Amino acid sequence: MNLERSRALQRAAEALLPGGVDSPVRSFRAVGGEPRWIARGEGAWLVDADGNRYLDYICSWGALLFGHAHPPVLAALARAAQAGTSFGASSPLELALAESVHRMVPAAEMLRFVNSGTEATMAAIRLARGATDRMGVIQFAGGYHGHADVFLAQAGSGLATQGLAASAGVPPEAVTHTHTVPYNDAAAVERALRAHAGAFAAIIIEPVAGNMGCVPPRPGFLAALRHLATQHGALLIFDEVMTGFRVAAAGAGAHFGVAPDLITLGKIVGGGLPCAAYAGRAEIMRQVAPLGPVYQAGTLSGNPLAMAAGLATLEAIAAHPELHAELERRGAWLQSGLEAAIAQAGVAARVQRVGSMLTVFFSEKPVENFADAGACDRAAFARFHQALLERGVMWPPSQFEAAFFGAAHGDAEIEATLQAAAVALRAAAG
Ligand code: KE4
Repeated sequence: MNLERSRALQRAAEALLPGGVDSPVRSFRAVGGEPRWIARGEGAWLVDADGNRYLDYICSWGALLFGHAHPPVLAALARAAQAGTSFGASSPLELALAESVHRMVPAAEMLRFVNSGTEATMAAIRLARGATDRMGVIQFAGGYHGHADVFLAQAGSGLATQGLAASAGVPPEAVTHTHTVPYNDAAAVERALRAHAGAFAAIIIEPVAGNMGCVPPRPGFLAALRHLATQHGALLIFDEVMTGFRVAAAGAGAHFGVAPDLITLGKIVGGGLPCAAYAGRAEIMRQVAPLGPVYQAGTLSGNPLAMAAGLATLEAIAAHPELHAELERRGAWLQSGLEAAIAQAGVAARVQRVGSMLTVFFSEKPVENFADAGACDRAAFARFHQALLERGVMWPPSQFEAAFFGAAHGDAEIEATLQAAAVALRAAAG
C-alpha cells in the first residue's frame, strides 16, 4: 500500500501540530500504526492522500449517520453558505434545528446550541451546579465527556476520596468535587451519594458507554441511577453526544425508557459540522443567561452552516422512519459474521454492540466496565487494526473506542468488511 503522501504530510505536520494531529486518537499511537491523511470521503468510504480506499468505521467518531458527503447535507450547506457563514445574531436556521431536536428528543424541552461536545457537557455541569447550588459530580471510569477540567479526574484511592487530576494543567481544586465510580455499579453510586449527602449536583453518564469501547448498561442500571438521582436531589445528565440520534432517533434515554434531567447532544446533530447542544427540563434551562444566573456563550453557536447540515441530517432521519430498524438488522449481521470469524480464528475476542455502534474486545469475558476493558489484549487489537487497514477497512485506532457504521454501509460493504475481518482476526490471534 503506497503511503508516501500520508507519510510526507504527517512529517510536515509534526513540525506544527503536537503529534501531527488536532486530536490525539488520530495519531494511531494506541495501535502503533501509520496515520492516514484523508483526501475525501464518499458514502461509506474514505480515500487517503495516496488514493487508497477504506471502508470507514470511524464515521467522524460517530458524527456521520448517512455517510460522507451525503448529497442533501452538501446541498443544504451550499444554500446556506450563499447567504453568508456567520452573523453573530440569531438566524432562522437555529430555530428550525431547535424545533427538530425538540420534536425528536423528549428530554429536550429547551436547549442551547454550542460548538462541541466538550462545550455542551461543560455547560451542563455548570448549569447543574447553578440550579442545585451544589458542586459534586459523579462520573464513571472509562466515560469520556470531553476535555473540560471537571472531567479530567481519576478515581481517588477509594470511593469517598476526592478526584485526582488525570491530566497535567488541571488544578486539583477543579476535580475536588468529581467522584469517579465504576460503570454498571449502582451500589457504588449510592455509596458515594450517601457518603456526601446533599453534596452532588449531578450524575453524568454515557447511557451506552462508547469511550471505553461499546459497553451497554446492565438491565436496570440506568433506572437505578434515575431513582438515586431523584432520591438525593442530584440531576441525572445523559451525555448523548455519541448515542443521540444513533442508538435511536429519540436517543438512548428514550430507547431504554429512562428520562434524564439534562441531556447533551453532538456529532450527528451537526451532520459533520461543529455543533452540539445541551438541553433539558425547561425550568432548569431557564437558569441559563440571559434569562438566569448561569453564564454560557459562544461566537459561532448556532451558526447557519452547522445548523443547515444538522437540519438536513435530522430531516433525513425523519424521512426514514425505518432507518434504525435497518441499522439494527445490518448490525446484527455484522456482529454474527464477526463472531463466526472470531470462532474460526480461535482468538479470545467478543463483539459488544448497540445498534450501529460496536466494539471487538480482545477479551475472554464480557466487558462491563473500564477495568474489564483495560484487561483486554491491546497487542491483539493492534494486529487486528493493522490487518484491517491493509485490507482497506478503517477501524477506530484504539481498543477503547467504538466503531460506527451508517446508512451508506450496504450489503456489499458489510460483506467486504467480514471478508477482511476473517483475515484480520487470524492475524490478531498471532
Ligand atoms: P467533542 O468535544 O470531541 O466534540 O465531544 C466530546 C465528547 C463528549 N461526550 C462524548 C460521549 C463523546 O464521545 C465525546 C467525544 N468523542 C470522542 C470519540 N471517542 C471524540 C474523538 C476525539 O477525541 O478525537
